Amino acid sequence: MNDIVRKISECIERGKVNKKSPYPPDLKDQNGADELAAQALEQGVKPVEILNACMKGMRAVGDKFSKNLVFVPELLMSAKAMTAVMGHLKPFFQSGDVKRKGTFVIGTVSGDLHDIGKNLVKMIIEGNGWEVIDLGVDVSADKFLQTVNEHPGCFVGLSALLTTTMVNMEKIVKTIKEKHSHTKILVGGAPLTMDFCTKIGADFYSPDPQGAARYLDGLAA
Ligand code: B1M
Repeated sequence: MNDIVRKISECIERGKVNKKSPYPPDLKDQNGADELAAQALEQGVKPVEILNACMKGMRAVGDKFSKNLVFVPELLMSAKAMTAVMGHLKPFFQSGDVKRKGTFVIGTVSGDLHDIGKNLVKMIIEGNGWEVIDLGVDVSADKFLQTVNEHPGCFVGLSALLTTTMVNMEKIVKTIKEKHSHTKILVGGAPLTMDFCTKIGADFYSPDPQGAARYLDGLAA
């Protein structure tokens, strides 16, 4: 990992958003994830390399959280830093005026407020030529159903990051499939597995946005 990429990873882990941010105090007045991402892109670092560095930083802060070494406010600062980087990466994952392959409805399921992974999936699928309707976080079964009713033929993606909210996917899948048995539903998020996907009656599980995009492209072909 080159120096600037390593620094981006550290900024994500430490929650250093930008130069203006006084947090964390020992990095005051230093460039944050925001400035470093812009500089890295200018230097020709590949967007995917920057993204991987961010994920590394996120994993590191998550591990510290598990060990009670940091708490929710620190996670929030890391999330803010990652969102700043994603702002720079977005244009690279979106390819402009591509003919739309279809409509993809995505949301983080009820009870769950984690949206960074979901936003990445959104960005990459949009970049792959799909119209994406993003329902945000904490999305209920009724909201998903209403959106599917309004967009016949759409595909649906559910994201969950908590073991306590992944179980809410089952109700959402059931609610959609009762009215729209042919609607394809794909699921993802760190705690999920293919077994879980099969158990709840969803159609596909992908551990990453690229797998989700490949699955959708296969359906559109
Ligand atoms: Co939370 N959190 N969090 N958190 N958080 C985790 C998930 C946790 C693993 C941390 C830990 O303990 N090590 C843990 C869950 C444990 C468990 O469920 N067993 C946890 C917890 C416990 C909590 C709270 C309960 C803490 C509390 O309040 N006591 C609370 C819950 C709030 C709620 O949702 N109701 C909470 C809150 C938060 C913040 C709000 C502070 C913040 C989120 C901010 C935001 O999203 N805007 C946050 C964060 C940042 C994390 C960690 C550190 C990072 C998550 C992340 O963004 N990762 C996380 C620890 C970790 O992941 N190591 C943690 C980066 C992101 C790119 O990866 O989301 O996995 P990910 O997405 C990936 C893939 O999973 C996949 O593609 C993405 C790119 O590869 N993917 C899909 C995701 N969705 C997909 C959908 C698809 C396909 C692929 O198709 C549809």
